[in-house]
Amino acid sequence: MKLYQTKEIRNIALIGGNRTGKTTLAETMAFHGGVVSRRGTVEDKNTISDYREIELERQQSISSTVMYSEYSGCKINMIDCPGFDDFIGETIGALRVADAALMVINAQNGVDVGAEIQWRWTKKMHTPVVFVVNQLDHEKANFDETLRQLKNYFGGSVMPFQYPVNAGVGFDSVIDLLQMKLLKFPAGGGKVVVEEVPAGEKAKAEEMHNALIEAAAENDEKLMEKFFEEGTLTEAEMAQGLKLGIINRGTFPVICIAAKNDQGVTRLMDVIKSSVPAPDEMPGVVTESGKTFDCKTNVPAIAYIFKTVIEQHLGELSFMKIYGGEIVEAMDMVNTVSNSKERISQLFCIAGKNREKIEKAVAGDIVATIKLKGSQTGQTLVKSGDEVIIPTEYPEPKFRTAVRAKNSADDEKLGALLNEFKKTDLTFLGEQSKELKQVIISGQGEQHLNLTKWMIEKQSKIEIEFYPPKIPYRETITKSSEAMYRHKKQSGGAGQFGEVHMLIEAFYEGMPNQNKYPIRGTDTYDLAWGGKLVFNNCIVGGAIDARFMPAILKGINEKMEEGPLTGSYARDIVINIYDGKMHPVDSNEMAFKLAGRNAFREAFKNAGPKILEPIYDVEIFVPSERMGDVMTDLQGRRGVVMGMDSEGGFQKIRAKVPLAEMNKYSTTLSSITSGRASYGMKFSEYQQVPADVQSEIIKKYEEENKEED
Ligand SMILES: Nc1nc2c(ncn2[C@@H]2O[C@H](COP(=O)(O)OP(=O)(O)OP(=O)(O)O)[C@@H](O)[C@H]2O)c(=O)[nH]1
Ligand SMILES: [Mg+2]
Repeated sequence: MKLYQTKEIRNIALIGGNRTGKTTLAETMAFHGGVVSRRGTVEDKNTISDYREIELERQQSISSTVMYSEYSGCKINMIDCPGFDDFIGETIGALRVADAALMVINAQNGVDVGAEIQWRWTKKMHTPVVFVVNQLDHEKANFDETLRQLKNYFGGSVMPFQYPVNAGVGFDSVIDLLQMKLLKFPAGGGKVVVEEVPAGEKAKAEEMHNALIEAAAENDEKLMEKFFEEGTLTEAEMAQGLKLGIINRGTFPVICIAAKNDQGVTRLMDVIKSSVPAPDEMPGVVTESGKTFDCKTNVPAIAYIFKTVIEQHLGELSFMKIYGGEIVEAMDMVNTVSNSKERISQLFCIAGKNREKIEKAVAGDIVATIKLKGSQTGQTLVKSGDEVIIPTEYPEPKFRTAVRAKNSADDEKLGALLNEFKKTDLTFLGEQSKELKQVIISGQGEQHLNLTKWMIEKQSKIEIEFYPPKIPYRETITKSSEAMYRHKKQSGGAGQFGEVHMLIEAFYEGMPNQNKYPIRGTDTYDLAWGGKLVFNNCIVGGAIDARFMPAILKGINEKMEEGPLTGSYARDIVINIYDGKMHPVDSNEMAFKLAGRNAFREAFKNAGPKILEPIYDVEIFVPSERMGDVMTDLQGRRGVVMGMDSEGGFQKIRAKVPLAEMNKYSTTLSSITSGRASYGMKFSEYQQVPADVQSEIIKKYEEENKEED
């Protein structure tokens, strides 16, 4: 492969909803770049993008695939992303390094929820978007309706660069509004036939062409002057002007294709070459120290790892975008996050399952390397210096389950596998919860976790199973209460004696001190599991020696770690030790620890103990017509709706919902909205559970513990 310079590189992410045709389009573009000699299809299971076993089985993309196509002097790097929302992490990783997104829309369905969700990510990441309306050959294709929806959802800056004249079965022609020609695309590929715009389309085409010229001129003063002088612009000038609009998200082109029949794809690639920004036309990358690196070759190399996969026979493959300088085979670099020294032993350009070895690549390019020792997705490699590129922000996991090996002897191995998996998928979490005594994994949805299970089983040959995850409840009190406990043991050997009297109160921020017992000393602790413990020493007249106070606190802490109601962590409690007794010989730390612990347990029981549960802020995007069903379902989950906004044809519902009620939410939401909704969730706070729920939780806990005894 020739060495492509920055200006000759285009980096695009192929995004869009489920089954819109991204993989088919990627295959067709790769074909035109000579990367494959025959176009594979998703049905025949022979595309270079969907090559993983699970993708073949499901005929669906599961992870993003990095590919390229050499076309007309350009190297177009493409990242084919999965459309399914559970794998959104792959799309976010791709958008991070792409200089533009091609959002593929299925002309049969118009704007789907995938497009809507992914649009929001492009907005957040300031990624230029080109809409590609695909499947125009389908009998149900409806371009006008699709365009109407695009404008409705994404605004007036959606501008057709083309429109089809015969969408549906037999589709082969579009009016190209940049060229002002009719383009005929023979089904199955082949040379594009260029004809004059037919008389019947002239007026409509003129009008749309002029709108494009004006949009192009608006972005560039020189073009504006020329436009005023001559009343028109050349195709190249238009493309240049429109590119500026594309870069600042002021123009969103619409291109028409039927990828499966190879219709319109080379014209799309022309537009990518002329109107999609080269890497150095986009704003530079920003580092944690606030520096911006413009995409230049004459600086020390700096690269960002955006994807890591384990490939059979190859090991760990790291994909990176070079943000500055150049990378040469056998070069030494440093990972500024892990401080690992890395040798770039080999460099590759990857096209799905195919790869080509290269010796060098320059700023702006996307390449892969193998055998990095201590580097992961999200980290920065540099030739020199210590700059760290700000890592991509991924969405919080929203689907959790407990997992264990079917054979408990494999549990340790499972832990190690999960740790490995976390490195390649940053939307996945998995860890042993000390509190719940379960291994909890969480991800973007049920399918995401099922896939994880499938991969772990495949890779390791150990069988694993999911089971219901416990909820990390908390315990607290709602009123004050006093208790005393005497620990006394005098049979045989050395005796033990300690007596503790305490007053406990429910803690809240800014509360006044109790005034029944004068406080002589206060310690406030922030508990590791959230909330506070305030420990007041109110002992007068030396009833308990100061040296026993730490032992009393220790006893209380032990009980707080395993709360009296359900064994959950206790929080937000003030303890006042106001009296006690010692024995001249038998008092020791152990005795006071036990006395403290038991006095606390007694006091807690009479202090209106309550169970707290984790509440999550949940944000749901749902098409307006399905909102009623979603609201009804939320009520059944003890959800409290906090607000609603409308965005395009979607409603955004904000609600607070207990974690205990979110079990399998992604599956339910998908079934009540036919897959048209999406949601995100984030921990918000702990709140008391209703009385009926509390008694149920306690009952269940007691039953479980009986079984264990
Ligand atoms: N009629 C018609 N069908 C198409 C076209 N492009 C793709 N398809 C079909 O649409 C289905 C989905 O195609 P894919 O290329 O897998 O779509 P995708 O967007 O990559 O799907 P995911 O990655 O799973 O979201 C397949 O059955 C394709 O054959 C097209 O231009 N016309
Ligand atoms: Mg696909």
